[in-house]
Formats: sequence, C-alpha cells, structure tokens
Amino acid sequence: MRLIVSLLLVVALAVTAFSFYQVYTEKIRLRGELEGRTIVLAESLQESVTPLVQSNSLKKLNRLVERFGNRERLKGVAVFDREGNILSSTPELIPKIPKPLPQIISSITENRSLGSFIKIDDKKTYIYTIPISEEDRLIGALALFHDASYMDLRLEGIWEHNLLRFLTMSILIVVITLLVVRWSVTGPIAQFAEWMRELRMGKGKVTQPSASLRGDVLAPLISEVTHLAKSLSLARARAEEEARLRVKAESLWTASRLKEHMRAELGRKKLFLISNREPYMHVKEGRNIGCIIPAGGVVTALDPVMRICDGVWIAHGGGDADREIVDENDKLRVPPEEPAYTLKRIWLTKEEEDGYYYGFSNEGLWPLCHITHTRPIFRLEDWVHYQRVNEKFADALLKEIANEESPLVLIQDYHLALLPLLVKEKRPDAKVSLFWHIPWPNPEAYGICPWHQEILIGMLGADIIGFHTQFHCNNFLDTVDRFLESKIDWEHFSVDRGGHTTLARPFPISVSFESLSDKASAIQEKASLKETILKEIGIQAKYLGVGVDRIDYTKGIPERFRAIERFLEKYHEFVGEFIFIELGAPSRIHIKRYRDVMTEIEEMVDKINWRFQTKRWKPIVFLKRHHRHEEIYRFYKTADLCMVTSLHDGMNLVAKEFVTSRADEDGVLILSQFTGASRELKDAIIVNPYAIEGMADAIYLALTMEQDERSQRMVRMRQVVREHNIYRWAGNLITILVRLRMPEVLEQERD
Ligand code: ADQ
Repeated sequence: MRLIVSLLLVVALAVTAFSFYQVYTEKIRLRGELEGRTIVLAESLQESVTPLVQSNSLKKLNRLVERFGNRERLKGVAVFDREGNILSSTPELIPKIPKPLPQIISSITENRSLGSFIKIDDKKTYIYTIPISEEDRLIGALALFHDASYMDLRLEGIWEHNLLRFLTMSILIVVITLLVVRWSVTGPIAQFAEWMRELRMGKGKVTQPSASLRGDVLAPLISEVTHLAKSLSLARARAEEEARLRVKAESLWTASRLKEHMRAELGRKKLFLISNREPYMHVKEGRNIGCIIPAGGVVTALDPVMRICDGVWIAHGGGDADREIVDENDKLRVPPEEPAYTLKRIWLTKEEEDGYYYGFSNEGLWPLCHITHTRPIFRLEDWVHYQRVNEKFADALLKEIANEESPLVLIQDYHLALLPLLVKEKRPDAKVSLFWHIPWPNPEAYGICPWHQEILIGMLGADIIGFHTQFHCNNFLDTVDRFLESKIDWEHFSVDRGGHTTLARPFPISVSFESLSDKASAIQEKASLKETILKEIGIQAKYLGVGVDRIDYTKGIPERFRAIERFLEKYHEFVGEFIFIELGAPSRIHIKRYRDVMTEIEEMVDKINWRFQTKRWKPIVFLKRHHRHEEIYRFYKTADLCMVTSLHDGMNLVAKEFVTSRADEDGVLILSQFTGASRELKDAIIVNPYAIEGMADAIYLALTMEQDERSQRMVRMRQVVREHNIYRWAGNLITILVRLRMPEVLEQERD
C-alpha cells in the first residue's frame, strides 16, 4: 500500500504540474489566435466604416454592420460616435452592450486599439475596439464582439483529459505494482519461507531453493542463506553420522571429532601451516576481483583441516589481485564466504619465483622425486633462490610464532625442504612437521642432486617427516643412511643426528568425504546430469569416462589417450558410444617440459578425434581450464568410469574425490599402480599406465562390468575413503606432533 500510495502521489503531482503548464500555454495560444483574427477583421471593417461615419450615412452603416455581424463566433459589431454613443450595431447586441462602455472611451481618448474580455449573457466575450479617424480628427470607434466561451471549454477539456489519463495510469500502476510485488517480492518470499521451513524441519536434503528463486531480487540473501543452509545440513549430517557411529561404536574421524580432539590436544594453541601454494587466490576478472581455489592436492587436503582448527596459513601470494585484498600485515581471513582461519601472503619477486619455484622446485626436485624419465635440471642460481625464499618463509613464520609457546608448525612439501632446520635453529621449542606430498625416490636416483646433503639436513630439522606410504619412508631412511652420518632406528623409523630425532612416518592423505546426498537421490541426479553434460558439449554417447588433472607429465595423460585409441581400435562396437572428457588445468606453463606435454596432449586429441569422429560424435573432449570443485563433481557423479593413470604419484586425490562423489555406489575407477592411492583403493581396476594394451582392456572391463560387481567395489572403496579421510590424517599427524617429547627442550628446562 505504501509503495502504491507513494507512486500515485508522485504521479498526481506530476500530472497536475504538467496540466497547469499545458492550460497556461493553450490559453496564451487561443488568446493570440483570437486577437489576431479580430484585428484583421477590425482593420478591414474600419476601412469600410470610416467613409460612412464621415458622411453620416446611417442606413448604409446599418447594412454593413448587419452583414458583418453574421460571421462564425462573431457576436456582433458596433460603431460609436466620438462621445461613445452607439451609431449602429448588430440588432441583437444593442440591449446587451454595457452603457457606458469604458473601453470605447479609452480607445477614443487614447487613440489606440484595445482588447479585453467581458461577460455578455453570462458568456465570456472578447471585445476589440479600434478608433475611427478622419485625417487627424477622431470621429468615433468601432467595436467587435467575439464569443470566447469556447476557450474555457477547451481549457476544461484539457483538465478532463488529464484527469482521465491520471486515472488510467493509476489503475495501470496499481495493477503492475501488485503483479511485480507478487512475482518478485511476496511470491519469492513465500517460497523462500517455505524452503526455510523445510530446512528447519529437516525434510529431505534441501540445500538450494528452487531455480526460479535464485536469479531474483533475493539472490544476495539466498546466497547467504544457502551457505547457512549448507552449514546446517552439514552439521545435521555430521550429527547423524556421529550418532550412527556411536551406536556402532566405530571410531570414524569427522570434522567435529577432529575439532574436539584438537581442543583437547591443543587447548588454545593455533596451528601454523606453511605451503608454497595458497588456498585462496584473488585474480582480476575484468573490472572485478574473483577468488579461485587453485588446482592442486595440497590445498584440497588441508583447507578442511584449517577450517576447523583455525590458525595461520602462510603461503606465496601468486594471484594478480592478491595484494589488493590483504590488510597492512598482508593477511586476510578465509574462506571468503565463511571466514575460519587467517591466510598470510608472502610476496616473491619474479626472479625468486623463477629460481625457487619454477627452477629448483619444479625443474629439479619434482622430476628428481618422480620416476618418469624426465631429467631433473639443477642450476646454481636456482638453488641460491631456493635457499633465499626458504629463509623468507622462515622469517615470516618466526614473526608469527614469536609469542607462541611451543608452536605447532606444519610445513608442506618439497618447496620448503630447508624450512624445518631454519625454524628449529631459532625456535627449538617449536614442534615442527614436514609433510612430503610427492614420492621419495631410492638413494641412487636421489643422489644425482648436487645439494642432496643440504636438503636432507634441512629436512631433518623437523620432528616428524610424513610421507604417503611406508615405501617412501623406507626410501627416505635409506637415503639418509647413504648420505649423512646418522643413526637410523629401523624399529621406530627414526633418524638420530646431532642429538635430534626425526620420525619418518606414513600418513596417507585423503579428502574430507562429505556425502550429503543419499543413494536414491544420487541415482536420480546422475541420469539428468549426464543428459545435461552431453547436451552442453553437443555430443551423443551412451558411456562417459572422465579424467581430472593438473596438466603434468607425471599424470600419464598421453598414455591414457593412447589407451582410449587402442580401446576403440580393439572394441569397435564402442565407436560412437563412448566419450572421454578430460578436465585439464594448465599448470607450471613457464616450464618448457609442461608446454611440450600440453602440445603433445592437444595433438594427440586431434589425431584420435580425426581418426574416429563422426558427424555427431568424437571420442575425446579436452576441456583445458581450471574448473571449480562443484563443476568437477558434476562430471565425477555421472561418469561411468574415471581414469587416473599417473606414471608416478605420491597419493592422487582425484581417485579419492571420484569415490567420495559416488553416493549412487556406481562407477568404476581405473587406477595406476604407481599412485599412493592404489595401496588403499584395491577395488579399483589397477593398471600399469605404460602397458597400453592392458589399459585398453581395463576400459572394456569397466564398461562391461556387471552392475552388482561395480556396486560392491564402489561400496568397499567408499568405506576405505570414509574411514581414512582427511580428518583422520590431520588427527594422527597432529596428535603425534603434540605428544612429542623433545629432549632439547627438556634439557633447557633442566638447565
Ligand atoms: P597434485 O599433483 O596436485 O598433488 P592430486 O592429488 O591429483 O595432485 O590433486 C589434484 C587436485 O587438483 C584435486 O583436488 C583435483 O580436484 C584438482 N584439479 C585437478 N584438475 C583440475 C582442474 N582441471 N580444475 C580444477 N581443479 C583441478 C600433490 C601430489 C599428489 C598428492 C597431493 C596431496 O602430487 O600425489 O595426492 O599433492 O598430497
């Protein structure tokens, strides 16, 4: 009502103002027109009347006056002598002319024409008087009487029209406002309220309102409430899961269990996590700034842990808009939609990034640790940068932990191998762990690094070094044994060197395993998702395979495509039936080997597609870009198979993400035997990515496997990932770290 009344008031004011103006201009126009016409008439009549008044020919004058008086809207004409008496007039007018008529006297005495409005018979009349003179002598005056009542009628007409317009507009405004309010406000609010009611009552697994609501005026509110709803749903799911577990007396790690555990173990202590890559990167998107989660296993695994433990994550700010978002201490709270921990960004110069990240870490250590026949490159200047950047990270960390007693430090990966010692030297009370996310090679392979001893010494500053598998721990201990003077304790898998002990333990990393949908709704969702995805890419097919990777030569992508080619060659009946979608995020593109592998992959896709494609079908679709996690999960959820064919991989989280996403308990995982994940996911079809024939057969086996077997395998794999999730990983690692008894500290205390 308030909206409608205000709208109507404004419109009424506008209409009134416009009407006034219109009436005013129309009045001036009508008057001008009337005057003009009368003057022309008066002047022509003046010429004929003057000689008759001069000669006093009253008869002729009367005839002339009568003839003139019969014109449209002209009420009549009157001729006056110089005293203002009527000499002649239109007969009907004589009784009505006011006597005396002051305007006639003024016209004669002032010798000029005058015009004014008077009332005759209660009607508005325009009277125009013009003096009559003989040479220079005034002998009388002529008056023309014009009916002007039509002017008032015309002006009234304008008011009436405008009133009518106002009424029509008012009705339209009322109707349209009501409709818009109904469609855009009250309707959506009612739906919204209904959706929230369902959420409150815990009906179904609703986390999103209907699609029609999402694009509406309530969109910002909906996005906030959706987050709230998700948290609510998640909390409910977790509570249910925990209740279920309590009943079953199982010891499953969940987010809330980890939270409680951390509270008990850490008290008010914070975690300090250091990695090269940041979990949230700000990038310019036209004029706006967007936030992306970079592709990579470290971030995928550790963000859920930090979300529940709080603390500070120190990482390199690599996004082109990163500096615009931080505060004066280079910090911000993340995740943006639900801040839970602090991200502190470290800035690197271009030279530092080239030398430390692209050079030493990714052209040196990465191929050194992955046995994939790509030669590591070691340059002295890269090594210098690597040392300097490790010191930079150490300075930042030491500043953060300055006021913390026995801080807990979790260092991530091969970029920061020197950091443990740099921290430990300054803060012997710090409890330091280093998690090595990639494989550890045998001593012979490792020994080719010119700085193999310095790296090992740096790493051994840590109290615990974690690897994904026992095999990598053994390789590490062998390597230390070969290159450093130290004591290896094979019973406890530890190294004693210079009075400091470092444990080497396997902590197979994982994903969070949050499963929000039940089996029935997942099955339902799967069918429609497949249809939508195939429609989006414009291809018809019966079977769908998916691959998700950072484009890296260790991931075995060309081998995978070769296997697909061989599969289509060998099992021709699948031509036109099977399509493989590769979601590949470009990575480390400043390194030539990565550009080469990208070119190799693109050429191979072209070649295979050219060989097999038909008008409406091609075997491989390569979507070369970074995808959001929700996008990736759409593909996981509906794929008939997922291929992970790494030539060597510490763990590989894509395999575990695929299993997590399959609430429908279907889908087949083809998994390389050279991934850490293959030690746990024994129900995948395990393949050797170098054996193309075997991989082609694995695709065939996956697509022809009986539904029951597929389901049994998936159920078992889901059980493994559910139990060995990222919370368990963090719980185990942090518990050992917290409970470490540190001889150096005990000694200091004794002194
Ligand atoms: P990565 O080599 O980065 O990790 P991986 O474990 O496979 O490899 O994780 C990749 C992550 O990136 C996954 O979460 C995946 O969803 C995401 N990703 C892949 N392609 C993407 C795309 N196109 N768009 C967006 N995201 C994409 C390193 C080691 C691994 C180890 C992890 C964790 O090399 O062996 O498993 O660390 O320790």
